[in-house]
Amino acid sequence: MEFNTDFKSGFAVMAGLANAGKSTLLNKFAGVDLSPVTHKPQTTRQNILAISEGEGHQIVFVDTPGFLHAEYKLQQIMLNSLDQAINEDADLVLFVYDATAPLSKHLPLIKKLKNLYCPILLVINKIDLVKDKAELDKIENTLKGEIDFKDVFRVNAKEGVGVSELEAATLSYMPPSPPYFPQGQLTDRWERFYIAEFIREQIFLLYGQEVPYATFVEVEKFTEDLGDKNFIRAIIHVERQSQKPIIIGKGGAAIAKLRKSAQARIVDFLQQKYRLELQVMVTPNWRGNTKNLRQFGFLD
Ligand SMILES: Nc1nc2c(ncn2[C@@H]2O[C@H](COP(=O)(O)OP(=O)(O)OP(=O)(O)O)[C@@H](O)[C@H]2O)c(=O)[nH]1
Ligand SMILES: [Mg+2]
Repeated sequence: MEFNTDFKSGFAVMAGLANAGKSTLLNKFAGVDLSPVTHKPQTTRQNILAISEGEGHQIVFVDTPGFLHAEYKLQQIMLNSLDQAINEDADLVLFVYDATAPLSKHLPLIKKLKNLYCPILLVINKIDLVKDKAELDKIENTLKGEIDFKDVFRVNAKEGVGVSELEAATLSYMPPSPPYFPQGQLTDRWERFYIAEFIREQIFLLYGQEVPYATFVEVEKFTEDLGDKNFIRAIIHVERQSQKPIIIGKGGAAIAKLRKSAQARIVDFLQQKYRLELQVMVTPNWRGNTKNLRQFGFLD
């Protein structure tokens, strides 16, 4: 099939530390809250695509798990997702730099990005939290000494400040190519994936430090076209028996709260009424178990 050689399309991959604001930025590009955002690091576990279209172009923005030191198998897979996206998929990398995190924490990631062949834009995020602007100049100058960036942007992803300028620059680095996805498509995954992600997002928001990391959400049933009777049944997998009562809470209070907020999030996204049912199941050590990780879609 012939294509209009003026058409531009490509992959713009976001890379950064956990909590840097990659998913926040992706959602701004998407125009909807597609990728879970929480105050906790390591919220994103799998690459998430947001397809942005305009006259004569299609940009595929890729959200990735935050760069981390991998300790268990799931984290290794998360790191591999980032590596694959920056090494194999990217036409452009957006290095989302958390202006509130120390430079020393960024060094291993800087080392990785230095070896890339594709163009890189430096995106200094959370500028609203840095009162002394000289501090931003210092960050910028230090980083420029490490990586040959094509350009530098200062943004506040949360409020969308500087995002349209960044998107325009991103477009200028997209190569001539036919679109990768059919017109009008927002992302590459099915609704079930996002339903599970939104439930997990609410778990990250509602529960304390450790338990959210031990959860995996599996959508077991998802009905459509039943009108008021539409329902979703999801299983929350935890790793240990002791985590089950934490998710459920006293008299079921915690899970009731979770059910309510997750249901609202899903209804808001799908723009249809759904009743959500949640169940908790112990799947011992699933984060380190290849069979479980395959079953949960983290491995092919
Ligand atoms: N003040 C401020 N907060 C921000 C900004 N961008 C993101 N945040 C907050 O930073 C936290 C982390 O944002 P995420 O978008 O989840 O970060 P991430 O890089 O996707 O993190 P991981 O998925 O863990 O790798 C959230 O609480 C966001 O609301 C910003 O520009 N300013
Ligand atoms: Mg994220």
